[in-house]
Amino acid sequence: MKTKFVDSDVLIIGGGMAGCGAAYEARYWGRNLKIVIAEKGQIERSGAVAMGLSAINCYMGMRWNENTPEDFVKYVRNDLMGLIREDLVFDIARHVDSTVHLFEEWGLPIVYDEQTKRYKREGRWQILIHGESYKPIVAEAATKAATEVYNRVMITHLLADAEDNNKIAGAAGIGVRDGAFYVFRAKAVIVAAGGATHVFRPRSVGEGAGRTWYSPWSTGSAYALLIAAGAEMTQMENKLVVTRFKDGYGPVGAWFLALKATASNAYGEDYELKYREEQRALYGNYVDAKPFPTCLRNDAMLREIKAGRSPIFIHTEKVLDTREKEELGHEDFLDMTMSQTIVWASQNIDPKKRPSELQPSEPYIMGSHATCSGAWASGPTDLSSGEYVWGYNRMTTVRGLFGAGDTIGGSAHKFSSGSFTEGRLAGKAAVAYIVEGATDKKPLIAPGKVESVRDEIFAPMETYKLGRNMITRGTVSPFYLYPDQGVVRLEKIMDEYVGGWGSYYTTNEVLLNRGLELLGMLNEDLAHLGAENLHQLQRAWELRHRVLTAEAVLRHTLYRKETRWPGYCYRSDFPGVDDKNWHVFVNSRRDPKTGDWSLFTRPYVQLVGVEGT
Ligand code: SFD
Ligand code: AMP
Repeated sequence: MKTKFVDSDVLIIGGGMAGCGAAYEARYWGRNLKIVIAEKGQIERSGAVAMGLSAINCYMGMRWNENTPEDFVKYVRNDLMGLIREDLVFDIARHVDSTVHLFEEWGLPIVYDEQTKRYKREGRWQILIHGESYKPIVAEAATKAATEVYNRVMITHLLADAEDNNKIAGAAGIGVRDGAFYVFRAKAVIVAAGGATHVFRPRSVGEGAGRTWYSPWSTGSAYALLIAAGAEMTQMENKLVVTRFKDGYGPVGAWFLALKATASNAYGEDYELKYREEQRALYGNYVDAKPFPTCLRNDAMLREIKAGRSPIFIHTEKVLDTREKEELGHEDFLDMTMSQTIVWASQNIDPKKRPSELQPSEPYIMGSHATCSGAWASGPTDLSSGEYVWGYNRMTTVRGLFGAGDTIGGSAHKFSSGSFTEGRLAGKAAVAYIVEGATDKKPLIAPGKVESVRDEIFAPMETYKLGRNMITRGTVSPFYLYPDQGVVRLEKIMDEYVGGWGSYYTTNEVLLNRGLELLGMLNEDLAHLGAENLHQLQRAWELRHRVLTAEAVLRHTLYRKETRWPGYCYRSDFPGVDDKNWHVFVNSRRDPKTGDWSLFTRPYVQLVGVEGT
């Protein structure tokens, strides 16, 4: 295959919301710099926003004095059971409104309230949009800002500097359409490669198995690339379980917040407040937070399901009483989750006449929704101190390696607008890192490294070529493993041992240790992955990224000896919140040379609400 070298100042991996923000802002500050985006899909419709969205879930409304960044930090802190990087959350909150105003300027239709002449609120932090074309609009700005966009190039490896193993020099990957081996050399790299789905077994089966709420092409690259490069990670145990309309995974936000729908058990009873005392005994005063934390809402639902009072219903039939509300309800799904509308049509559900079932999803790994897994990042110097700052804003512990969106841990509730905003912050910081001379030399890749990475990347195609000769019947070869076989095996291990939906999100030390053993065996077998074509080669690397992400999730879950986020994951051997010992971040680092992991804690620092601030 052909090797293509691309040199740049700033390389952005992933052209989703955060990657687009990074390109836009890096261009603003680095007029003469070469800014390159490497995108696995096609930037116009790539990432979680590919299908569109019906709301922007992070908007302060500061020009109308609706909220302050301090209010937002308090909300996110409560929702995450007291454990967030307040510096990072505040930093996004103070800048996010300007991002949303840019989106509007670029043509995104935002819904206005005719009476107040303000954006129409879905909830306190959420605004309604007509967002089917959200991604093309944002991608157009990024495409104009970037010097070059490489579509259909999946990055599989980060490349360290030859003289300093803890400094970035570039990245390598597969041209999924042209079959080329790409080597990007860059002074600064921003990883914005989204979250992770299909790490845990999905609810959907058979022909529907590709269906998940979060995008199936969120394959954990953001985490695996960083872990393999030796970056410190945080909160990987903070898995996200979202309540969704059953089978289509339709989101609930617009229904609960804008349409004020209610949920009930099978017999029409409200169950959310029912378990308050049991919850308080285990989880303390976090149960008094307003709004009720997302994970505790899940917890109440799970208690009701376990008590045999499912299905849980969302009463759409009680709220679609005007034409306007009916349109809002349908547009919500048509803008961002068409599959739910199709489920309604195919299962004879008229939402005006009968309720829909709700179900908690399989766990996802994300840094941008109601959880905050990801890289441990340096914070803004005007807000951060001590262990929270060692370099440029949003820089990981690897020099010159930045992150944004789902990639960065510790700050939840970014959503689409906050992810773009964090991309902007990382883009600006990466430019400062370059122009202020923090990196003085051209990126240098060790001799022989390019060739060894190339051989490693394309190995599954070689394995397939040799192994297929051994097939005597059908497609099963004793000499290789297909990527889809590997993913199913991974999902089964994670579901049964690390707290997937199949085990009611519950695990313990014995299960986790056995899971780790099984994951180790899967890891050994990954050396025998076979790829029939370029598409399968991409799948093979997506699986590798998922498995490394999964290992981090498992190790973090094992390390945290409490149940910090009930409803997302339960440690049955430590069933309560233990603020005395665990009101801290669990962090990890995998040594890139030996593959050995170290796990440790970092302190939580309160910035907002401290007396005198
Ligand atoms: O309500 C590589 N999200 C919502 N956000 C909102 O603001 N409002 C909503 O209404 C939201 N809802 C929602 C949301 C998502 C989905 C799927 C649904 C509904 C159905 C969340 C946001 O979408 C999310 O927070 C952001 O998109 C996160 O941004 P970012 O940039 O971290 O991830 P991305 O946009 O998926 O982009 C990642 C990009 O990386 C590419 N990529 N490229 C090269 N090499 C690799 N190895 C790569 N791996 C990945 C991807 O292709 C992608 O382009 S509601 O339900 O919550
Ligand atoms: P979702 O559709 O579940 O992704 O949620 C979209 C937005 O609405 C997020 O900001 C959620 O935190 C918020 N949200 C969803 N359901 C509720 C609820 N019942 N109470 C408060 N906020 C909610």
